[in-house]
Amino acid sequence: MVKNQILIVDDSEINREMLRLILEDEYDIVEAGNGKEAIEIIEKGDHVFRLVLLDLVMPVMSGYEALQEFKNRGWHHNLPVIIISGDSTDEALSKAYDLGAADFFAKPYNPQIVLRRVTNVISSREYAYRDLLTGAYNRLGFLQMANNFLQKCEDRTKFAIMFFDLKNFKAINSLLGTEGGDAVLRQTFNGMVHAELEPIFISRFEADHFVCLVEKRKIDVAKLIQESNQTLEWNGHSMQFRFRTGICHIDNDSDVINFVDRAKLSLNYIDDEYLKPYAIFDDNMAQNYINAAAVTSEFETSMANEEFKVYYQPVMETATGKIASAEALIRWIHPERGFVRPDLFIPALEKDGFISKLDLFVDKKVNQVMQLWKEQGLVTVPVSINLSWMDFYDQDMIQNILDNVAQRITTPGSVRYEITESSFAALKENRGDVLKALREQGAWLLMDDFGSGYSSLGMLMNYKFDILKIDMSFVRQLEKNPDVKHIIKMIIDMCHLLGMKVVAEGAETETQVNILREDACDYIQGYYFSKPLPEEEFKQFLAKCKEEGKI
Ligand code: G
Ligand code: G
Ligand code: MN
Repeated sequence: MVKNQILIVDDSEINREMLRLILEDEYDIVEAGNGKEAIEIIEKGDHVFRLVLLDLVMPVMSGYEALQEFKNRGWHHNLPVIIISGDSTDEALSKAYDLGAADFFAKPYNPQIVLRRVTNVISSREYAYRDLLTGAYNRLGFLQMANNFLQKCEDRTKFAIMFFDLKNFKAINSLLGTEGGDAVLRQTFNGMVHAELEPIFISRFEADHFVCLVEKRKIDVAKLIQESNQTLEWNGHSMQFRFRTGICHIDNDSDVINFVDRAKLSLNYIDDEYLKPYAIFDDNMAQNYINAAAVTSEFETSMANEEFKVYYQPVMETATGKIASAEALIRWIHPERGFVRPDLFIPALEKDGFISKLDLFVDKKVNQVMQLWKEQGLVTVPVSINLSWMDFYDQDMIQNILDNVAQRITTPGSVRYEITESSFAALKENRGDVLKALREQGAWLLMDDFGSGYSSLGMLMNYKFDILKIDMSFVRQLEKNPDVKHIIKMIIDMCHLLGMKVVAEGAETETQVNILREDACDYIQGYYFSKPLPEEEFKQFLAKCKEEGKI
């Protein structure tokens, strides 16, 4: 059991000693001789105090001044103070209460009463650190406790963070109602409390995610596999639910939140959640790992240092083998981490709203380059730009695109934007106007990653597109699963009926290309023809196409 921490602030050593004797069985005690020392200790952050016992009359900084400082720093919200002064006039006390004190102990101290009132004050504030539904720590409480615990450990590397993700929790909620969902969450917490794993701290970190700090030697993967399947008996219903678990071993650097992030990230590396419902964060994942905060804090510098590069992947016409267009794909070439994959930083940028800056950069860059090549008498093709759904909520971004579109368009479709199926789903009705305005000026819209989301066909009723891009996952399955050929064929026929052209993404083999040709797929984009190329290589690719008459 880890003890809660209390700070005793009094210039009288005897007084401090007296209170320490009363409290130290139940609490972890730290002492300060005056207000200034107290503030220094709290500010240092080595402790998570649940309560301060504060004398009023002290040298250097009095209790009143200290209370005022606590308030100035906003600590009074989460850090209760009990006055322990000998100066117990009504006036002194009322001044202290005005400054936010929670309670007052008169001398001589009655040990029983002191202990009871300390416990009461602490537990009355505990809600700030607890999840009310389960009684587990909440995110704030867990991070504070775990950070504090590890700071004091001699060997942090004996510990690990486990991140538990409840599967099909949405289904549980909709089948059993919120109360049933709540029951699952409570049962999960109780299960963890009594598990042989003996977590040091358990938290419901967010929604249906539980995070524990555990000792590495207590992790038993055979048990983990067995216990990842659970049954809830509730109100006469019996319901199955499952967990996936990400594990991150703690090393000597960084903050607990980074270990939690890594444990969570390792969930993405679980291949078969039935056979092996857990993953342990490893060096391989570490190479890919950049926490979201790092991405956004580095973003502006990286932009300024031109670490972001636009690559171009050719799109070929199936019937003729000629180049038809290209897609602009962003690449981050980081001075320390090297090549960073977009799926690692784009979601972080979307969260923080930076994605529009990046997309605008790509949009401008591509146009600049194509303009230059034209002026130099080189051949070019239309290049499509990927937009994020976030872009449609950034007025600057939209205005910029709308303002420039008209002057850039030479022939219909010479300017193109790709929007993923799931982005369309996130767009509100009124944002559809932007798309309409773009099309009316002659820009083409491409529906990206078609078939990878949940909303495929409905999208086609609500918006007009010029080209549909069949998600790579279909082409991947083409040679393995005969049904996929029919699905692709059907999508292509449907698109043609609706007046759309079709691009198949991710073709890598000749067989795939031949099948797609048989199915009358208009265009193909994939490694079979070319990987995404840096600017200079793309220029050469175009030159070669021209030489061979493939443009
Ligand atoms: O190579 P690839 O790993 O580039 O792309 C991964 C994902 O990142 C794809 O879904 C692609 O659409 C997206 N992406 C690539 N470049 C950009 C870009 O400039 N802007 C946005 N919003 N997404 C991009
Ligand atoms: O925006 P979108 O999700 O469509 O981005 C296309 C993605 O597909 C990019 O990440 C690009 O690098 C990738 N890609 C394109 N062709 C191939 C291919 O043939 N094989 C594989 N594995 N990836 C491809
Ligand atoms: Mn795309």
